[in-house]
Amino acid sequence: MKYEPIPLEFDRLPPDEMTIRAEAFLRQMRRRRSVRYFSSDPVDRDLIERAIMTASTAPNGANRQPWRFVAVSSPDIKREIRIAAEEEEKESYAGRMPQEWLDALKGLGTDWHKEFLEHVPWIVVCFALLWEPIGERKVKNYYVQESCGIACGLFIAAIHDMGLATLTHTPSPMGFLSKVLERPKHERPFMLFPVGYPSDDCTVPKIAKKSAEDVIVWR
Ligand code: IYR
Repeated sequence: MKYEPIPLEFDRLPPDEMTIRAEAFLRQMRRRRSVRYFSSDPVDRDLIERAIMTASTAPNGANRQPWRFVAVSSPDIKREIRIAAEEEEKESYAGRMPQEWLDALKGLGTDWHKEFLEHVPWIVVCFALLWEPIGERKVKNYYVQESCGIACGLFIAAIHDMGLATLTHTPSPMGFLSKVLERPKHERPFMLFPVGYPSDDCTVPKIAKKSAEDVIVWR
C-alpha cells in the first residue's frame, strides 16, 4: 500500500473546556456497569450499527481492522446461543474452573444460568480475524488480540454513552458461536455482548474501582 499523508483534522480546545469534558466523560463512564438482567424492550438496529461502527474506529495492527461483528436479533438464534452457552457454562462452573477462580467470582454472583441471552433484543459477537483469505493467499493480521480488545472497549463505551447496557460475556470455550453463527474458520469468537435496556428490577454487585493511587504511577 502506498504512503499518502493527508492533513490531520484536529481542534485544540480551550484548557477550561478540556477539563470540563474530561470530568464529564469520567463521570459518565463511572456510571457504566456490567448488566446481567435485561428488559426485552426492542432497541433500534441503527443504534447497534452506530456502536459497532464506533468500535470499528479503533486503532489496530497495520490498519487491518481484524474484526467482524455479528449482530443477532433472531429469537431462534438467540435461543440457540443461550442453550449452547449454558451447556458450556454448566461444565465450567461444575469443575472446569478451579476453586480459586470460582472464589474470585463469588462477589459477582454469577452462575451458569444465562437467561439474558434469550431475553435481550440484541446479541453482538465480535470475531477476531487471525488472517484473511485474499484470493488464494492467507494474509496475516497483526496484534489481533490487542486490536479486538480496543475495539470491544470502544463498543462498550458507545453502548453506555447512548443509554444502553451490555456485558462482556465470554462463555468458555466459545467455539459453538462459529457453528451457530456460521462463521468461517479464520474468524475466531472473541467476545459476546448482550445489548439492551436493564430490566426494571436490575441489580448489580456492590464492587468498587481501584483508586488513582492504586492504578497510576507518576514519575
Ligand atoms: N464465563 C463465566 C464466568 C465468569 C468469568 C469471569 I473472569 C467473570 O468476570 C465473570 C464470569 C460467566 O459468564 O458466568
